[in-house]
Amino acid sequence: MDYEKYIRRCIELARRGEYYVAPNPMVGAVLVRNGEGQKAKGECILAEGWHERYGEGHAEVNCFRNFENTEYRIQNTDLSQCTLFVSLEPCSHYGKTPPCAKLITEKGVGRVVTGMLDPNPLVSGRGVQMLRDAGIEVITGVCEQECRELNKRFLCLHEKKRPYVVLKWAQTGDGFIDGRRRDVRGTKEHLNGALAISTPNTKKLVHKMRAENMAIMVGTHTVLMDNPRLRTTHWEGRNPIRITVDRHGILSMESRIFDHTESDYPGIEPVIVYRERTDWPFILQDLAKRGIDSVLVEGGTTLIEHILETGIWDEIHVEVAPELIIGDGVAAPAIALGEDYECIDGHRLYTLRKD
Ligand code: AOF
Ligand code: ZN
Repeated sequence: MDYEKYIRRCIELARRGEYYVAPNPMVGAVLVRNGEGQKAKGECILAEGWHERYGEGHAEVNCFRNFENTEYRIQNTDLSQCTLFVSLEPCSHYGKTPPCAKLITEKGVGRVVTGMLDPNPLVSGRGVQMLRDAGIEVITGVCEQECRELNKRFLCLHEKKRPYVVLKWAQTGDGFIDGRRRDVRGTKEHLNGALAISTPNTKKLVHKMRAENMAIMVGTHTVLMDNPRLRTTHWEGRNPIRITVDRHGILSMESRIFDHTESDYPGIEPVIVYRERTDWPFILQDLAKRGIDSVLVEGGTTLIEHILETGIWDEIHVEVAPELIIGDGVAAPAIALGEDYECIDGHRLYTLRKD
């Protein structure tokens, strides 16, 4: 049996939960009839499922539900002659749902193949142990790298005890993120003064990043000067939790980041403002405590340079508009972008990854 083929199918299914399951991992499951030892001959997929939404059924639960909705002849399959593939170790804890490992045992599945162990301290190996104790054959670590990549945010939170950090900015061909603007706080002018660099298509990618990350952060100056909403409007998905710092207590509650305060993430405040301690390691520690698995930092230069100095980040995305030359302005963070980029609407998109 080609284990990798089915784990890759699990990963594909897991992705259907993207934008809606964080801070849980994306997980997919596939129930396969083994080729041998069956009355009906031949290896085939009996049912599939994935974790669709935070707080709802896990992949395995949905897979078995779908299996039970199949025709009677298929339901009668001897599950001891079947293999359940799951991209992540089945859970062993009573969370919002009972343990998936228990469910699998009750169903009498003969073999379980998983992509990786679950780093959540509530699980971490206990799921596999429960299955083995019940006499089920368990194989782990199939396509492990791909499974880890799929859930890099979830893994970062549990393994490093901090959210996954994505830095993002757009700059002109001559290296500025904005023109020079007077500090026009409180006047109408400051609402519309920001230099627009992104194109309609690259803007969509920015909003995709907002959907992919649970939180979004900008510095005080950006709130004052650009008065951004920081919502996900040009892509499917939830609005991120908005974070800023206000060391000098100068932010107005009228700022748009405070608009419509309902959170898209159950149990987590929609807007977080750091006033006293504003250093990056402290902020990350605090975000992790709140269960936030990822943060997208959209500027400005001061905040991004502070983060670059600490060295605590995971990805950087820079959009360069080569033909936009403004001569003077607010310098972009100073980093070497390298040689590789993607091109969209004539703009260069650079992606840098820590490891
Ligand atoms: C699985 N299958 O599809 C997922 C798992 O709060 P709960 O009950 O939803 O539990 C969340 C934890 O369960 C999550 O942190 C992770 O350890 C595991 N996620 N496990 O067997 C799934 N999504
Ligand atoms: Zn589970």
